[in-house]
Amino acid sequence: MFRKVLIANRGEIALRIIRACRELGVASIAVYSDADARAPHVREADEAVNIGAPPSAESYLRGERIIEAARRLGAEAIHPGYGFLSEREWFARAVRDAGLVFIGPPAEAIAAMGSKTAARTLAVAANVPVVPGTTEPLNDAAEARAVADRFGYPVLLKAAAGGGGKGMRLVRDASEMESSLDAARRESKNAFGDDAVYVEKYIVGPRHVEIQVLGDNYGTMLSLNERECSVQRRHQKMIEEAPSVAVTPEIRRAMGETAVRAASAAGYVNAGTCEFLLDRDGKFYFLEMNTRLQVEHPVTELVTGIDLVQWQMRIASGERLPFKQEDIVPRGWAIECRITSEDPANGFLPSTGTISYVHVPAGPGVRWDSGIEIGSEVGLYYDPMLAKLIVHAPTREAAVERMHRALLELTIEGVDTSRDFQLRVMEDADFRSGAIEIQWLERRLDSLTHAKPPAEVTRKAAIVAALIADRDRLAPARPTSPSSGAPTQDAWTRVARLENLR
Ligand code: MV4
Repeated sequence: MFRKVLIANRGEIALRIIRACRELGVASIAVYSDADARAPHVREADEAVNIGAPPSAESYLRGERIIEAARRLGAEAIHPGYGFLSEREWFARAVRDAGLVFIGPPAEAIAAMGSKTAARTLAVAANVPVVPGTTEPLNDAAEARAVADRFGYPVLLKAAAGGGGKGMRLVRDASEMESSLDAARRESKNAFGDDAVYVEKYIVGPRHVEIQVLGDNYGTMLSLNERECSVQRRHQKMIEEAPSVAVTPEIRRAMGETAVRAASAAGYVNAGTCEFLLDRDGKFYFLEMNTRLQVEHPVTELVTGIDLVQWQMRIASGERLPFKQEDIVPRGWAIECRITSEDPANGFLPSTGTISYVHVPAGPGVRWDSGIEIGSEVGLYYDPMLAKLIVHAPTREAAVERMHRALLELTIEGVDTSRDFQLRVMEDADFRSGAIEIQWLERRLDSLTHAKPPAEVTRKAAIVAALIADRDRLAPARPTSPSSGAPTQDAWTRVARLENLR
């Protein structure tokens, strides 16, 4: 195992990696921008080094500067976390060329999966099902129309260099093709500096299901099963779970074997994720591979009992995976809520400020992976995700109740957060039944994000809460909430529920 690792990231994922280092007896080095000088990851790491000004381009994206710091401070390896430099082929290569270990896949595997058309070609060669469409970029609208005629409308135009929905255009009929192709090219050129676009048949009403894979340097590649990530808004996931209600044991085996084939074909090593669309008939299609640790990795950790970050480090340091596919026995159900500093009542507008108070949920089956504390400044330089609340329980029903309970315990003051919105999702009949697909959240957004009550209503409710609290001190009562059957938390919560405010 390494003696010292540099963590090229910030926030909750930097802390997550520091924890893994500590449990493995590895010294950690944090890097930080001027905006993060007093951030928790800086304090918790064994050493810390300033790498520049607040904008990411002047700090967390300065690969050469980060590698130089790692060498100077005697790190043997660099963990990139997610985002920032994690999927930059050049960075993985530069780390290796500097005589250090990149804790992630080989640069060649990042490159092989980086281009979506190249990934589709590779998948087809490995007998991995992809959505019907082209594997080569389109030349012009006439060619696009000919392909669309073959597969039938609607079709999706996608950026070859893309991922995460950028440069994507839905085309309903041939008359829209020319303008949509122009638009997709322009968007792709702007976002990725590459205007190559290809076409796929549009799959209606699918789920987003992904498979976590883990491979070592000795030919072992395992599927750690699926995560269900359909609850997302504008390609930002908000709630993830494992397993998926839509995945039968047969689908799980087939999808897992498919993901292992795709990853192996790319020469993949370390932790990675294959994204699939799962349609209503149980057919699945490979979309792309994410060549990094993902935000939602904890739900897989909780159901498999495998510490993914520790295994990333063990694999990178040359250890063999000691388990076989039969040893992967998922237990129970895990759900994650990404707690973001956004105002759901206001179109998820990013919210900034100083965190003035945090009460962290705890108790059975609750995990809190956070990058914030009281006094943290939340600005606009970085991602709005403040923390992840993750729960584990024996069944999906119990996990939903547990998440509901944990969200009730959570208080963050100083910025608006996604918490109330996620509380409403936990109470929603569709979510509870599991009948969700990728469009569900955006269709239901209005009913899940009604506006904040007027200040006068909140003021009156606060007075009532104080009166109830006084009464309860004299004669304690434990009412139950009809929606969940769970005891409610405090006088304020009960009044907020009555008033439908929260
Ligand atoms: C699709 C699709 C339907 N049909 N491809 C969005 C981001 C990128 N990873 C692929 N995406 C999609 N590709 C075909 N042929 C629908 C989506 C899609 C989506 C996928 C996963 C999660 C959320 C999504 C939201 C909208 C559209």
